Amino acid sequence: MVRCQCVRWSLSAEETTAPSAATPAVESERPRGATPSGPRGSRGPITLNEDDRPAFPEPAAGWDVPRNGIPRGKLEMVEYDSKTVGTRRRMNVYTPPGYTPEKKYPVLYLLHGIGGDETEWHRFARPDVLLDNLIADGKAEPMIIVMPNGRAQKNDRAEGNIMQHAPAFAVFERDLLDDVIPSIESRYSVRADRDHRALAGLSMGGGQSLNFGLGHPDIFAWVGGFSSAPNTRRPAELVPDPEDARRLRLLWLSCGSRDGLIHISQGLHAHLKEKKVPHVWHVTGHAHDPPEWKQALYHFVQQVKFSTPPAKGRGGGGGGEGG
Ligand code: FER
Repeated sequence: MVRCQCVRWSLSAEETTAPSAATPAVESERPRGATPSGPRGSRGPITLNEDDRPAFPEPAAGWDVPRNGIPRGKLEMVEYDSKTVGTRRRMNVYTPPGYTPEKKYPVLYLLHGIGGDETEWHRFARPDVLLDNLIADGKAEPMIIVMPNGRAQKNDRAEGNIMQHAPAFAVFERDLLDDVIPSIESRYSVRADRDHRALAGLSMGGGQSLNFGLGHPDIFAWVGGFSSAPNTRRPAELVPDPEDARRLRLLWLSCGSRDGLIHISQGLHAHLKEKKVPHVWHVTGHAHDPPEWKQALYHFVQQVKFSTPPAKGRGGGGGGEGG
């Protein structure tokens, strides 16, 4: 949790807008190696726009508390051989209540942040608890959630200068496509097509999800960037052809209004609006912090309607809502 406090602290708006002795915002106080790579990487002052508002209300009481008397899913840490990295790697996998090989399940690939690993989502949000509750209430479809390690390098621990590992988060594109997904699809009973594959993540994982998801509309139909980091490609690069982006059945962008990185999400939102690409735009009062990511996941999984057939004539989907 050392990293979490460190990165979160350095990215929150309070420090960005009101530096003081207690809240230093100078270079030397950043997480080691967190030097911004120009304006996109920096925690500039936050400017909020008229439509930077929540798309969803606060979750109802009890949403994140393990409930008695409902069926529970299972979490397991599994290993796979990565040709990309040349090592055996770990991922945390949630299977929904009553998982059986007699049925086929959709899959959400859920990616962590710069200082995280395959355990981060569990520590930040308890996705198993959120999903068990939502599934019991009929508000989310039973799905498998795969939480891999997005730092695709031999030593994939979040140690030392965490920013130095940023290139390994780009290498993860091949690990995900060539190693993680095939391994999941051979080990579990999965609906192996784009309509039943979602990709979302927080911060670095948000950038990865947007980069890989928008880059592979044939592989993922549901894509979410939560508080996306400066590894997110620039909007014009990310969306070279708006028609491709419109093929997504859900394109989700969310961020906290006190997050010094909100300009990354705002820039993409503005571009998508201009190009008329449907998407969800959900801005809360949070900062760059786990409460933001937990509620983003909670709402995101309710918007992923895997079992609803794609609308006709839209190349596999009608896009998200809002925007
Ligand atoms: C940066 C600031 C933050 C950056 C990455 C992050 C690659 C990631 C933060 C996180 O994952 O929480 O300049 O550059």
